[in-house]
Amino acid sequence: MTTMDLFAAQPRDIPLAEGAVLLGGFALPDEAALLAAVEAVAAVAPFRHMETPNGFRMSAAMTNCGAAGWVTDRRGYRYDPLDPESGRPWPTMPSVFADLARRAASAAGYPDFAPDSALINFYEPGARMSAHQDMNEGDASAPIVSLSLGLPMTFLFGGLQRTDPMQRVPLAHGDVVVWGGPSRRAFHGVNPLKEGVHPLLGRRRINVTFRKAL
Ligand code: MD6
Ligand code: FE
Repeated sequence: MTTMDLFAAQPRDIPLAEGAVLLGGFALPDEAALLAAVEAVAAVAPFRHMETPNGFRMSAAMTNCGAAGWVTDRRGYRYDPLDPESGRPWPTMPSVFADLARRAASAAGYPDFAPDSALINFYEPGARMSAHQDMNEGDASAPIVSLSLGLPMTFLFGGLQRTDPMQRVPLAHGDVVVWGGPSRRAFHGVNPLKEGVHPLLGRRRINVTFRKAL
C-alpha cells in the first residue's frame, strides 16, 4: 500500500440508505472552531425549549443561525427569519458552519450545497427526539447535513412510512450525516441520551442540522 492509498481510504464512510451516508469523524479536524461557533450563536440567541403545537415542551433545547431559523409554537412548525424571543434576526451563520456543510455535502455527492439555516439542538441526558420527517424546507432537492458533537447517541433512521422499520445508527462526536434525494423525507429520530461525560462538552450532545430552508 502506498502513502496515497492511506489518505484515500475513508473506512468510516457508511451508506445508510440511497442518498444518505454517515461520514464518520468528518468534523474532527474542525471541532474547536465548530464548538466556538456554537457558543457564539448561543450567546446572542440562547438555547430554549420550544413548545410543540400540542402544547408540550421539546426535551432538546434549540437555537438557530442563518437567514431563517426553525421554530415551533402553538401555531405550528415553520422557518422564521426572526428569533421570536428577541424579535431580531437570527445570528449570521458562522463561515466555519457553512464551509463544513458544503464540504460534507460535496463528499456525499451533493455539490454546491449552500445552507441558509442551521438548527442547533442541545441534548442533556434523557432528552430525545421522537420520529419525524423534515418537511418544512422550501427546497426538498437540497440535502440536509447533520453534525454531532459531544456525547454519543443512537440515531433512528427509517423509511418513508412511519411504520417502516428503523435502523439504529450510533453517532459519535465529529460524525456528520448527509441525506437527501430518495432519503430526504425518511422518518428519523434519536433515542434518549444516556448519562455520560464527554471530554470537551461534559454532559451534553450538540447536533447542528444545516438546511436550505428558504
Ligand atoms: C438529531 N436530527 O440528530 C436530530 N433531521 O439530534 C434530526 O432531526 C435530523 O439529524 C434531518 C436530518 C438529519 C438529522
Ligand atoms: Fe429531523
